[in-house]
Amino acid sequence: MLVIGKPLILNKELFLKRVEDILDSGIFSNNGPYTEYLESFLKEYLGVKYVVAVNNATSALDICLAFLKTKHPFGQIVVPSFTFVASVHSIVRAGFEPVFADIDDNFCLDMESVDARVNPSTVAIMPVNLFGNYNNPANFARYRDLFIINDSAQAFGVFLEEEDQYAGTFGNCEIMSFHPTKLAGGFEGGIITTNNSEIAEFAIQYRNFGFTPNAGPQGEIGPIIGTNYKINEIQSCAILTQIENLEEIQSHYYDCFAAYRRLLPDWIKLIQPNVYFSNFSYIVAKVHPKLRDGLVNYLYSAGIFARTYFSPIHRSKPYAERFGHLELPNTDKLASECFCLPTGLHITPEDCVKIVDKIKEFLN
Ligand code: T4K
Repeated sequence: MLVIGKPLILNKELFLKRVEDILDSGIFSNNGPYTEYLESFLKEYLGVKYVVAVNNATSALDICLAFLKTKHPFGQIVVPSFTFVASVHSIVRAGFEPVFADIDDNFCLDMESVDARVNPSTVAIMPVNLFGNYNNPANFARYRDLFIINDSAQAFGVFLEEEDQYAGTFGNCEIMSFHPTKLAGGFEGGIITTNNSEIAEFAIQYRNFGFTPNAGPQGEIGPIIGTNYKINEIQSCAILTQIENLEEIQSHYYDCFAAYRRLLPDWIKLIQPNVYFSNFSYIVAKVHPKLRDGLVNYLYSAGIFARTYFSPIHRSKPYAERFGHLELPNTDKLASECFCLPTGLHITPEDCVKIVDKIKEFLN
């Protein structure tokens, strides 16, 4: 099956050697040397003050929201309905109320829609940066009093030319994913990035049950009611080994995008990311809604697993009763036309040719 993001550790030899080191060291988890090195590598690379690594990006979202809870026990959070379900579930699990906003043609929050939803009960906005696009940070400057959590699970490696910064440095905090299907993915993993020391210290304690770090032999249960969101050493080492080869990974992803751009017929519109330097980790295309599901099913039966990311969350089972009536026109439009094409380190330019041939065959 040709899928999206089938993982491949590029430098397998080095990875296996490091796994041996881990086995010999007897330090398997709880902020071991690979986790510390990963965090300092990413701090440097992203140009951000603090990076806290956790077991996946959903945990990272939970932590940011638990931090927000210490400031605002209740309130509304504006979030797009067009996102992966983790964004919204985290908001609800933390005891906040999601307020669904519409998106623009690059899957970023539509600011008119946001403006119409912000009210005195709003405590935060969660822009979601999908498919290598990025919400313009300048748009959120007018919401200085609100907490901005960027869900950048898919945005690792995205660079914003005007700001001269990588994704990971905007809003109050950002989260990123290293799920196997992500750019530089490993055996799951996530990070919180922030320039705020209070958020970073909270995250460090929260991921380890709330214990105060370096509290000596007795340990100290700190004031934070945390949980176990620790990343283990094999997870950290896999991510580290991947990001050391980031240039090669990124150029492979770009080559896939360029191959599709060259080959796709004109009844399929490839969406060009809205940033100068995208990560191309998802390749998203639009097709007439009447053709979309038939095409995706046809490809699936030919061993090509394109995905119809994403269905509107406000109409999904947990939310439909309360929110299903909401009108989010661009969300509905894009959710009916878009699909993501197979990409990743296992997909070769020859695979792209095969996939596009099948796409053309479908219409014939
Ligand atoms: N926010 C946003 C905006 C996100 O997109 C995500 C995750 C999150 C938050 C949360 O991040 P994490 O907590 O996951 O770190 C996937 C992923 O599970 C999820 O990480 C991702 N977004 C989402 C967009 O896609 P599925 O259900 O499509 O993935 P899965 O595991 O079924 O795999 C998809 C395909 O990849 C399969 O066809 C097979 C292939 N695959 C998968 C794995 C895990 C492999 O070939 N090898 C593998 O090891 O959700």
